[in-house]
Amino acid sequence: MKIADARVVVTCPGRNFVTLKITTDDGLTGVGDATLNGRELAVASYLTEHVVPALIGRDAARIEDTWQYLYKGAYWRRGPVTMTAIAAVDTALWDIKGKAAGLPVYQLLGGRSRDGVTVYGHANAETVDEVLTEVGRYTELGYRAVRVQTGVPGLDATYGVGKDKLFYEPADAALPTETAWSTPHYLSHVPEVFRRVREEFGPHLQLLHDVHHRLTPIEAARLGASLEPYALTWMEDPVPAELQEGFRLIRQHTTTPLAVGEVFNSIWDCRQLIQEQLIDYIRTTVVHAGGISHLRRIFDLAALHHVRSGSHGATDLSPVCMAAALHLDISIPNFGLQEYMRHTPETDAVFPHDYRFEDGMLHPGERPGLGVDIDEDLAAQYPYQPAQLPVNRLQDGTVHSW
Ligand code: GCO
Ligand code: MG
Repeated sequence: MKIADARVVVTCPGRNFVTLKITTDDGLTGVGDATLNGRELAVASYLTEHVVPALIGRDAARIEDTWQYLYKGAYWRRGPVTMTAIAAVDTALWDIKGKAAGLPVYQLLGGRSRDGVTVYGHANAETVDEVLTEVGRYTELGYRAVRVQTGVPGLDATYGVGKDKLFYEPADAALPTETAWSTPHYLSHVPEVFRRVREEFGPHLQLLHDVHHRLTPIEAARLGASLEPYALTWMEDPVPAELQEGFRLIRQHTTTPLAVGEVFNSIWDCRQLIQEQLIDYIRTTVVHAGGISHLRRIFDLAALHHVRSGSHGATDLSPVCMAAALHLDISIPNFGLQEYMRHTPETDAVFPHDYRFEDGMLHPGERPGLGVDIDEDLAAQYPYQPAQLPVNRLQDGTVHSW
């Protein structure tokens, strides 16, 4: 079973996606997501120019060997572009292996550890009153876990609050739009949001919040402590995590559980966070962390240290990544939660998939492989459109994390 063809498809059914499609000499195909929001063409070029020529003629069954070949063989290790490209190859080869075996990929990973994959949705709105309505909308749809983000009084625009409620997309312009930020305004507002949500929805709905890397450790410690009465499932990305030991300080001051990892690309980015038990959930996902093979290593390390998975599932991760994530989520022992931002109908049509939402859970389906594909004819009708994520500045003009 040799790789006969591999090609990269870039499409924009409302937002940009990069997909690798591999075909074997016996006619099997596999797909892998290669989308890196705002930097899509860097990965497309990495794959087309440097990876695809080396794939032709390789044994499609040798997933681990191909992973090592691309990782060690590049000499330049890690980083989002490299690891996203490797992830795409790895995911496509798992898809092919499943089809060759006639089994859904989760069966190759050890079979089911649970009935379904519990997901959280995104309730977002400018005001607290409006966000209560949004949370209610998600509970009516059957969600058991909801992430809550609101605007901050005094600030014009805030991460996590979109114009379109179900389909939030922040990469909205060819060059970054700029937004203003104030930590004092934010810190005094968020506890009141969660007080109101708990009051309205009671103690059992799982609640989450994404800080999106905008605080320092001591500020995050204060926020975590002030949210303790509202028993969040997690506080996400409280600080930029290049400095892994920065989490020690947050940990010393609050019992609010911590989640981090959507921008991590390898086990080396979270090794200390996991081994020192500085976090509760690791949020790396298939497309940005080297594919199913590498992500499974991260989750195995996490399992040894009481850390559960909480994979990133924003709309900039394509349905191909979501399908792959679900096969892993359903099989690992230490699954926590899966993020699920619904894709638009246009995106769902370009990526027909077998997974389905029911009673607050996603189910990967029983089709051999990953159960997802790309409709290349339809994809061709949506050409690439440059779009980048916003840049955040403090009110005095200093560039800040967005
Ligand atoms: C999340 C993330 C996203 C990111 C986006 C960037 O938790 O879902 O923070 O909203 O901002 O994936 O491309
Ligand atoms: Mg996030």
